[in-house]
Amino acid sequence: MTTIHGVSWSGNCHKLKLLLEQLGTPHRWVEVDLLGGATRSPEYLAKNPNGKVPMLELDDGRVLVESNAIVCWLADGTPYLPADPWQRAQALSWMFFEQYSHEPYIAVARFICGWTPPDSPRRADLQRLRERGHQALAVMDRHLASTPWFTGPDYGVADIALYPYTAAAGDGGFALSGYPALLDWLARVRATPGFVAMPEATGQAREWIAQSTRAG
Ligand SMILES: N[C@@H](CCC(=O)N[C@@H](CS)C(=O)NCC(=O)O)C(=O)O
Repeated sequence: MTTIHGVSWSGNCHKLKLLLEQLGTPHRWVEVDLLGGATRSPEYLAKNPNGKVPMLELDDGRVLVESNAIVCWLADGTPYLPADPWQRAQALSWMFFEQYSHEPYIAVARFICGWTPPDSPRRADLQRLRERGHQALAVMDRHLASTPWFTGPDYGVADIALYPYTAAAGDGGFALSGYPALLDWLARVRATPGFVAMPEATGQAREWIAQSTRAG
């Protein structure tokens, strides 16, 4: 059986949860104690030297990391990964956009707001992160004004990759009210069969802030 090592309140991990639930693929979810340092243990680093979640592990011992690569692997042969080479390249294009132009700003702003103490020096970076994040959201909104899904007529891997951190952008201080097409797309994703929302992180976030404050 496919095993996912993940953190349920991580958008990168939620991409996999959403896809697996929508595909109805049996899987084992191992909740990783990220805040407790589990990704830095010798056992974890032996499997993923980059020390991050998510990580997919197969029964034969093969391991795959990087959320969007895992999404493509899990979706291979299903309608979620376009069979047409051009459509598939379009999906990959948006997935690379997510990793380079979207996640580093929107997810990092969310992390700083939710997981660092109020006086963290990292908060000085929030304005720059929000400017760059809004640039990404504007690009998405413009695209979605003329198409229901990122790769055209069908919902698929690009939508799944872009959904979690866009839906959670408010946690990082992003107002989405200026992006009507984006808001409609978020609602369409939530209405797809088998949709599951990313759990709230409030409890862990409080714990993490308390721990960081005590350690400092
Ligand atoms: N590009 C990676 C990013 C993974 C990533 O940054 N994961 C975070 C949680 S969302 C993590 O494991 N952070 C722990 C750390 O960096 O030590 C992916 O898409 O899988």
